[in-house]
Amino acid sequence: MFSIATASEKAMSEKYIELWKSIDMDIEKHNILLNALGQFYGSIYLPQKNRPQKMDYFNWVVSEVHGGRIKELNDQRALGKKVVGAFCVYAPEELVFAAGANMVGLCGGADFSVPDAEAVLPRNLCPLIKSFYGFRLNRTCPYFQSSDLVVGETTCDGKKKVYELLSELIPTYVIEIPHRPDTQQGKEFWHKEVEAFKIKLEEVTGNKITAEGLKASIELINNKRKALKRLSDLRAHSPSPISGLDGLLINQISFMDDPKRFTEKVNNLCDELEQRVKDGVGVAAKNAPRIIVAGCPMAVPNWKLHSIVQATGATIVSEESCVGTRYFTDLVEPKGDSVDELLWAIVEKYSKIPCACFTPNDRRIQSIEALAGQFKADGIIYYTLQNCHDYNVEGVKVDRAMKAKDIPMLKIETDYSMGDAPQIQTRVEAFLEIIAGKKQA
Ligand code: BJ8
Repeated sequence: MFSIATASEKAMSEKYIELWKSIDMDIEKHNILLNALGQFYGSIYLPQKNRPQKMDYFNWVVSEVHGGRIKELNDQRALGKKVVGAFCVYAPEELVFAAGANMVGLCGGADFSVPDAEAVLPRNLCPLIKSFYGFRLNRTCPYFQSSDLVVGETTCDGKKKVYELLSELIPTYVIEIPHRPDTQQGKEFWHKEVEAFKIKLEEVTGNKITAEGLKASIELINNKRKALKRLSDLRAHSPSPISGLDGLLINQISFMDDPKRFTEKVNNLCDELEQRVKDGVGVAAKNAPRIIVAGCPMAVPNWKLHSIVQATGATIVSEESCVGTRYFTDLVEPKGDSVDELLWAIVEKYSKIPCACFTPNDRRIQSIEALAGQFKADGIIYYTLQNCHDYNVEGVKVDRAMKAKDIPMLKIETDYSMGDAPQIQTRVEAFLEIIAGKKQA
């Protein structure tokens, strides 16, 4: 999405202009986006000190995320491989790959497209929803432009209703997600929905999903989740061998890169981080406050909170988020040899992802408590996007649970604009003082 320097942005524009035209992008607007994001990435990521050497690959991915990766997807499309775009970790990517298609996360983390969305949608809507709808309207997300099908899901009301409008612009299929997944009827319902999605994928791709193919794609995605979990576990060391910004970036890139290549590169990075742990090398001072961010997902290029926290000298050691632990904590257990048994295995795994759209959602509270212990967290920053009722209200219960465990918690509700950054910084600094006082006591 972003080149490292302005000169390379220009070269990138020239290199890929024909590709972008072929997928009907708004070239002029997209150039403005690339310039802005290139500068944003350059100012936030590149000045970081003591980054692991293996982060070079992820820098490269970022520089090619609107170029080389889009070319790769479209070269494969030319050979008949479809692209399915998604917004939520409930979209069963194992099925998409088993159908011989690629799956990618769609743009929805930038303020850039919000004004276009607000010309149509109400303003008092979650920024993530406005952002993705705006990106489709203004044709500046090459992942949207390369998608043959978008898969949505009935999680929150805002998304659910906007998918109706999105379907006017691009073929959109919505999976209904039961909000009480631990009940037998919830599980049976989910199974039927997954089965219906399988049929839809077979129709769109022209490929039959077989048990063998599904087992192979379960292994492919399990390996990706395992690599991310390995990285997460390394971040639990003190001092943490990698910055919160870099940890977040890798979690974000996991939705865009080719899964096999990505897994290999994350494991290579983990080898380097293991050595750092052995050598006691970290990215922040040994006594730096250790923070877990819990809440709404942070899609690329949402680096606002992490950059503010990191600038204070604190370390973000984990993201309790769908761009984080909720994505990779559990694996699909490939039990059984029939497609149906494997569909059940998918339902089992997905119903353990504790999104705030579930009710009740005690599993999430327990998971935050467990993470606080594993990561030796000094505090939790509870992160909610504006107008996200699910995460906002659930914050009440999380706050009670953290109080009961004597873990300080700061609640931040924000959008994608940088207007409130100074105010957030002041609040984070005050929070860190509370943590420092508690450590001294
Ligand atoms: S499984 S968290 S990825 S839905 S922030 S759009 S909930 S108003 S993104 Fe999510 Fe799937 Fe759940 Fe995860 Fe709505 Fe809230 Fe906006 Fe949200």
